[in-house]
Amino acid sequence: MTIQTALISVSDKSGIVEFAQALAQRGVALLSTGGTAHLLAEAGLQVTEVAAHTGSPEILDGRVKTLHPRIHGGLLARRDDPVHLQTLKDQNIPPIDLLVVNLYPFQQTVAKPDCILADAIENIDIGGPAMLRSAAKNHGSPAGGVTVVIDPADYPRVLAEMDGPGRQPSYGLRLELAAKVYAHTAAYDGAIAAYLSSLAAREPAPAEVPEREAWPRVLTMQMRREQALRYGENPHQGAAFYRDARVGTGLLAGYRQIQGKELSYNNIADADAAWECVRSFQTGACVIVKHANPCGVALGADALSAYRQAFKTDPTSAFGGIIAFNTPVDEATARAVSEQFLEVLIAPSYSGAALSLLATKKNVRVLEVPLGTAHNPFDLKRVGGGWLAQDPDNREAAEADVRVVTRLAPTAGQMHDLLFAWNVARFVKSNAIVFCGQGMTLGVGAGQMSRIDSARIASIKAEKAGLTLAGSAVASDAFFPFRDGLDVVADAGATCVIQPGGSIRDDEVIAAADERGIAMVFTGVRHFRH
Ligand code: 93A
Repeated sequence: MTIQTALISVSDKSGIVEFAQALAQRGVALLSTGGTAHLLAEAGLQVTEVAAHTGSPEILDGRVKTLHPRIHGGLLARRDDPVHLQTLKDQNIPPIDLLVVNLYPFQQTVAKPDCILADAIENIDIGGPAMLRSAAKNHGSPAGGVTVVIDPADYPRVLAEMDGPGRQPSYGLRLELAAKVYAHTAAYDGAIAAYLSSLAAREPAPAEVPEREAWPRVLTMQMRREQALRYGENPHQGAAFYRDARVGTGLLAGYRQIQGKELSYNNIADADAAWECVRSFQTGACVIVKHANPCGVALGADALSAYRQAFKTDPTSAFGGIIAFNTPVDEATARAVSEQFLEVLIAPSYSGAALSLLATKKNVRVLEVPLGTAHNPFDLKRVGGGWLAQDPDNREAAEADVRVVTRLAPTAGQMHDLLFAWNVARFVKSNAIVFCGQGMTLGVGAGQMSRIDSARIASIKAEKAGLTLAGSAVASDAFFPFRDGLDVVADAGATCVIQPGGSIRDDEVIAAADERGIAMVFTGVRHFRH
């Protein structure tokens, strides 16, 4: 029986066009899967797509292309068995005489240093080995059988025997190629087993929460699912967190949990907000976060004094908060923070005595995170039917970047407080108004729909905390659209303001500042955060 039909499905496409051309010249009909068929058709060959042959389109991102009775029947029917041949006829299944397959490059994929689990999994070939095993099983007898080729180096041998006296590959060659198939698929499965076992050895056991089908493929393709979380923002929401292997620093890139209960979804979100804020300061700082907003930020000569100042801003909100330091935490600081109820403590390191003290507060989650300087390459936000992507807001302001717009210019001390306030405002949800003085926040107004309400709230909170705003510096994350916002901060006692500028009423606002004896600077940069 000469070769009449060949099925070609290859990942390694080297030499395949020439081989297919040689087959076509010898009258062989060609069947092929998507990518291979495309290549052959481009080379001008007559080729039938497997999807057309089976009447089933490739589905599930190509996971199911050739797993079909019309393929496996064509490969597995015994050529010397009349019942089998009759079945093929009855079912209208043409025999496939030659199978040319090589598999998804699993070994090459996992050998790449940046290979993530999802890539490895997608490179486990299922349909290819199934066809190879079918064809190899049916290599037949001297009377006839299927020829199966996995190695481009064997293409010339097959052609040579088709041109030889027998007009088809000999039993000897078919047997040799069949044996080669099983050695190959055994090694292939061995590589998969080795890879998965190496993961099992180094990764936590799979979480109980199943991966949500509807969750974006971008998460599973680009990122590794690190851990299922008990629930999301609320207990009825399933949740997980993913590690982005491309980012070297940031909370999830390198944190080590030293003690405390498992981190929750909200813990991680708030800890991230605190961590990004505290690591943006060039000198020692403490940030206290509640519901993703800083409710106390202060610089300090040491961690303890930074904490004491940060705590003063809003002791009520700090209850149950997240506290982050960008300097090592010593025993005295550990003692001070554990006097209040806190959810998470974050720092680049802890002294031994600090850790012993914290160990007595079992519920406090203590995280050690290397500071690092890298940022996420982009931010993502889910919207109905899609995603919003943007560069992260990393823009820091320096004195050289700001422009004095009022008659009065800020003093050196005021400028210091303005830049501090401006940096804090970057981490406060919009509309953000932040009063500061002496390297600490005095009042934070966050997340209001109107800027004037944020200004009022900030001053009310300062008053509640017993802090005076007389002589304070104020940052506004976006321009004041009218003079009323400026009047509120001036009434509260502010004497200098930092804001982007850019309103059509800037002149009105500058005139108001001049009238109220305020020194104001424009940054030309806005820091909305939603
Ligand atoms: O995704 S699969 O496991 N499922 C299949 O049904 C299947 N059929 C062929 N992989 C499958 N293949 C593989 O596709 C072959 O082993 C070959 O490596 C590759 C060729 O695909 P394409 O022709 O689209 O480039």
